[in-house]
Amino acid sequence: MIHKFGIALAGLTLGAAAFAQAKWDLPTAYPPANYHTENIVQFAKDVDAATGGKLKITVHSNASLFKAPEIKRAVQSGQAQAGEILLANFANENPIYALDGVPFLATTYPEAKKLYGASKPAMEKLLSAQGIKVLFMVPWAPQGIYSKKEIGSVADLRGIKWRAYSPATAKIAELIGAQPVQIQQAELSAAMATGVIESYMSSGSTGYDTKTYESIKNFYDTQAWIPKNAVLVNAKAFDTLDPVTKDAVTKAAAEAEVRGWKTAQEKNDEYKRLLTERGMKIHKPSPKLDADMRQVGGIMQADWLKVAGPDGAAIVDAYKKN
Ligand code: PCA
Repeated sequence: MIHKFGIALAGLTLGAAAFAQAKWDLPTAYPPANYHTENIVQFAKDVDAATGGKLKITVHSNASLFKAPEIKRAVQSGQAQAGEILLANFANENPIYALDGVPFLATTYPEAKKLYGASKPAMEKLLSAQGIKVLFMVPWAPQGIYSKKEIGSVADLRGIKWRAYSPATAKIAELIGAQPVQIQQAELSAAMATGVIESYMSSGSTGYDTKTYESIKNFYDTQAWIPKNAVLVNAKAFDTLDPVTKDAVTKAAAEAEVRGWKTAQEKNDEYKRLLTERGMKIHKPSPKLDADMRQVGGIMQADWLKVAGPDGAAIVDAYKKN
């Protein structure tokens, strides 16, 4: 009798545990010490604490579980319950993903925030149709040009090997006559060490995280655009949570978004200081380089509006009106 009772109880406990507990994998493509990753790890801790351990989120940083371009599909298919993507990586799927990578549309954090607000409903609708729920989005720093040689105009970049991380950064190379090579951040250090790359556009954080200063000594602070990362969850995985756990995730996500935007801004200057300390020359772009880059931006904005059609135009209008 006692024996039987024991087994029944064990079965019950196991069943309840399986129902009440969830474990999510959350792949990211950026290193553990990057502020995006730290922010996500904090989010996972907050969820753990708020749910009393009912939802455990394991963060897999630095493209260790999936490569950057694979993370969105992994979340969509449920191979990973959650994941972090760089929106601009998915520009070829839909122009809305490319919007925050269009040069000189939104170049300051307040502008980036406004652009985010204007594009958020369309972005959420699109992702929801793919079975994905957005948890939060956090910006990178304004993008500048890393270059081995000193440059005074885009003509100086003609023919050089240019690392691209998105369709838009490859398009810039095409417009200025550089040779684009698509390389995700996790492989960038190796690419620079072997001389595959002589220049690229990105943030101070990526220059620092990838030790760019070891082979490239110039950073032109063009402040051309502010791309964002988005943390996503498979909608079915989210829907199987009980209401209290769902609320805990939503609340921790909202806090992570506020914290992420704040940290991004605070760290922008810090990264430039850290780069300078390690031998990077931070240049204000010459008026010619600035004008050239703005011309590139003008072409890309017009291209974007053509591809994105009336829905895209409505988003840009809403952004400019606010
Ligand atoms: N760093 C990422 C994307 C944007 C950024 O600032 C990268 O260079 O891959």
